[in-house]
Amino acid sequence: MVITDPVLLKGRDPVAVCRAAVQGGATMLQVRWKDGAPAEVLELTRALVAALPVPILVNDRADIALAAGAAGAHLGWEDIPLESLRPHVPAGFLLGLSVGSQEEADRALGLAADYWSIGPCFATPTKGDAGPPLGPEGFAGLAARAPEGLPVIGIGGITARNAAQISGAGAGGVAVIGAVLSAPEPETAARALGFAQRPSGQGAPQSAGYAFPPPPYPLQGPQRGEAARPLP
Ligand code: TZP
Ligand code: MG
Repeated sequence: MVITDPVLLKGRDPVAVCRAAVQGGATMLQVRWKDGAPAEVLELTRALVAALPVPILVNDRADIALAAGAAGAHLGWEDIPLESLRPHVPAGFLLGLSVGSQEEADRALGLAADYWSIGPCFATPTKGDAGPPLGPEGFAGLAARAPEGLPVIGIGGITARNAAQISGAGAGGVAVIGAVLSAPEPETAARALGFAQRPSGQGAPQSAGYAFPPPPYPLQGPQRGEAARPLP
């Protein structure tokens, strides 16, 4: 998963950078724009949904994800509680949770998340309040607490040099910001992470309600958001 960040984009077109990341093998994208106005975040999410054939998630804002026809939302512990949201989103709408400690893992165990994003795996300059790095062992300890079969992905300080340590610790995928967005060539950087080739672990996040094409993704392929999904 490649996560957008307006600071690291440095004025580049987010759709172009994300397209390059997908060409390099990124299998999922997340819009993360903490101080973006809702209308701006919606516009960017819609643009990505229309342009790219991979699932698009929105950080924090399930309402924007729904309005944009995106695949889901990524939630932390200060966001709307997942259990409050789950009954009101369409079947198959992905809801991911951040897990960074045993306490959060215990809380997450009672919730119907589609995946856990565990981190920070390594030190990262991208998120000042990310907390101390877990390392591969800490990641493995939290991943082991996930329900059987639930996809777990690693986040925080992950690069092409250390991604294999997190895959080896049981991750079904990795989520990155800087490793792709700060790279001179995002496509090359995404390819170096080997998203599509990683061992499956417990599997990358998937949703029964959405038909996602397998990688590699044709960039002229079916556009996400085309099929209207009835609300329950
Ligand atoms: N959550 C935990 S660490 C982190 C987030 C959003 C930052 C990830 O960014 P990078 O640049 O891949 O370390
Ligand atoms: Mg959040």
